[in-house]
Amino acid sequence: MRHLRSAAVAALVLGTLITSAGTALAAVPGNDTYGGRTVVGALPFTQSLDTTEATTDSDDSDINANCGAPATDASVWYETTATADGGLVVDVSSSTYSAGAIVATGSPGNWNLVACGPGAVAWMATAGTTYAVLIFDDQLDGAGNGGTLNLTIDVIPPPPTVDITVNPVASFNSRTGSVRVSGTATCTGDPDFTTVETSLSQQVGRFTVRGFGISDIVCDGTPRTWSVEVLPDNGKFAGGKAASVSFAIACGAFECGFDFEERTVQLRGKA
Ligand SMILES: [Ca+2]
Repeated sequence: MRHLRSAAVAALVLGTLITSAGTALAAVPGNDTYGGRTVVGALPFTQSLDTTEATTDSDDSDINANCGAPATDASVWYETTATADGGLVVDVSSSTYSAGAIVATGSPGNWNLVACGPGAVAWMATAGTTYAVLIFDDQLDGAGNGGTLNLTIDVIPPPPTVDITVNPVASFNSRTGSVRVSGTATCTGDPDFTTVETSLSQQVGRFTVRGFGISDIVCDGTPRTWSVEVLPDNGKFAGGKAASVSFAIACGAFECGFDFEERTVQLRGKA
């Protein structure tokens, strides 16, 4: 009995120690409420914050009214004033829990939603405008209350740019009836993906042959050759003129650059 009692006391003491250690680690963040919001200065702004003791309140449900996040638990508030026109991003995707963000102008009771979503939220900011940012546990992972918030607020990089030309002559394959349309593409930025799509149509007597092809383009800041094999949907392309429309796109994480060229091309058989 004596042993058991000692064990029970020891367990009790240990339990108390663990509990007090647990509460000592986390505190309610100073920016738990709108009134205590963290005013962000120069960008980029980064912060790692324990939000396990953060709470949600009626200001959260108010700002979430036009967003519809599934939950606004463990919320913390920030405020940033844009110094220039351009894109800004709030990124909470590397947090230890499923975090989301709501960006709005206005003040409690009078919000105008700008952008919201899980992970990373980008918006086009206007110089001089102050944006309230609510960061919260959206419970998409279905458990817990906050965790370690890893927040970055930054300007978004300019979108990739792409500029294409289309060569006036394209070669056709008389056996398959397909056409290789080519040109040059100058692309800058660091896009996640690029494509060039070409549609071609050719009048052959009373009949119109149409086709479509797609390829990617090299994006390294210098003019590069692109080419697309256009397969006919109906019939075969033949020698003569054809109308082409080529559309190029280069997309970064937040924005895309576009270009298109419309021109008549001369189809010639392969030598
Ligand atoms: Ca809160």
